Amino acid sequence: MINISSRIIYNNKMDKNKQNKVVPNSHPSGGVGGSYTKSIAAFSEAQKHIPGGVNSPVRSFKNVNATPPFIASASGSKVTDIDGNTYIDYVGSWGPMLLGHTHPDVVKAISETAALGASFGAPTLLETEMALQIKKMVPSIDSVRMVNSGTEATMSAVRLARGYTKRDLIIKFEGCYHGHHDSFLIKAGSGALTLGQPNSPGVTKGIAAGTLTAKYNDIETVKQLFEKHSEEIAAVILEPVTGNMGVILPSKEFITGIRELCTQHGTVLIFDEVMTGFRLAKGGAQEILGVTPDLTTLGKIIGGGLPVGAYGGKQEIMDHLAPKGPVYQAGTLSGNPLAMAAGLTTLKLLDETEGFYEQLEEKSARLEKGLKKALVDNNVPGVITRIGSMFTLFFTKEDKVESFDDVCKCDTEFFAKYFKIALDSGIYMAPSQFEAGFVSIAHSNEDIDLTIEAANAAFKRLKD
Ligand code: KE4
Repeated sequence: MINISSRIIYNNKMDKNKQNKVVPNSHPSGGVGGSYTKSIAAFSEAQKHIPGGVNSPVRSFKNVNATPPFIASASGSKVTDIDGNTYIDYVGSWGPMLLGHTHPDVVKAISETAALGASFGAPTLLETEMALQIKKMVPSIDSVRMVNSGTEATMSAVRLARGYTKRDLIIKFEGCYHGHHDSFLIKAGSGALTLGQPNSPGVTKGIAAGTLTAKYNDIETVKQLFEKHSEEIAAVILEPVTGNMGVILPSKEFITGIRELCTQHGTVLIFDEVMTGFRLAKGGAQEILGVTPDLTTLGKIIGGGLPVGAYGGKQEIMDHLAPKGPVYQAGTLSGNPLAMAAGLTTLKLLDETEGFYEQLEEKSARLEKGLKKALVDNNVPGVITRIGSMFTLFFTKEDKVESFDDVCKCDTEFFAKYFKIALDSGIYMAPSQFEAGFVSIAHSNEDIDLTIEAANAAFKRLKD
């Protein structure tokens, strides 16, 4: 058994001209032949000045006991670190880079807009154009407000739902992550789950009392909460397809049952599509599932790599927002021209590129097929859950992963070992079993075949 306790500096000599290419090799490290000396030094320095050395906890690689590569640049499906190692990127900045990195149209839009001014704190035509584009792609949105992150979007949507219904309670689901707002750090997923703090210190008892939690894909747990609290529940918020406890698909009974309960009790149904929006389809998960929420929150892709979030939905609810209505929400940089230019260019490309989602599906299905075969050929227990270009490889003996309880049975130690070997083979994935992987339109068949080859090599080594 290979003991990979922490990131070892691989000094294996590799053919220089392959140094920056992703080439899984037979060397014990399976490495790209690069080294990590600069990242290790950079991480040590960063930790002196930034908590944990990172500006978002999931980036720390703490749970996989490795040093995170410091990224110097990116292009298309690849990222390159400061040691010169190049990786095939399945993180995609945690979702935004659906077009791949440095898409020329997006880079041009950002640079041209920057020359005219980055931000004015005043209305611009770009914001109206962005609102129209969002409404065209997500028909359930009558009116939309731009903000600067997914957290701002979900936080504001919940405040709006509470103000609109004059009720206090919300329901969220164990393992779902909606950003780091106090009301959501209750049994939260993503980094909170990965780092073992699903209920964060610092969230007051009063705030926590306002958040009820149910089990994903278990409609009975939702019904029980409505029976107990019926007309006190302002909103139900969920990831319509989860990514933050790994990818889990909702059962039809679950997702339609929630819609019915919200309608019956006058509760606002919020689909948190920060991750799924514009990725699973032009209209996101709601288009695929055929279920219409009252409010939708958006982020990631909508900014094309710049900080953008948005929330929108039924006119009668949105009209409660200041300055039209009494519910207050604001933001200095909300809708700034630079972010709008990057996001609008991205959305237009998604909307106008013929066969975009069909191509993405072909690439993602190719990867799923290859990884599934690698699991079987190497007798590695695992389940791959995929929808469109979002996927998770769960290392588990279970034959399915459909709930948070199923996710909790995963072998996170095996994941950590696989993760590091794959990384050293030039495959850059989310450093957590409780995250989604993302395929971009820039991933080539060669990228995907190399990824499958690296997975095979990693499984062989781990099973020896
Ligand atoms: P941000 O505030 O990080 O932009 O968005 C919060 C958020 C809200 N809703 C969903 C469904 C999300 O996935 C997220 C953020 N996702 C995580 C990764 N799973 C962001 C990565 C990070 O925390 O650094």
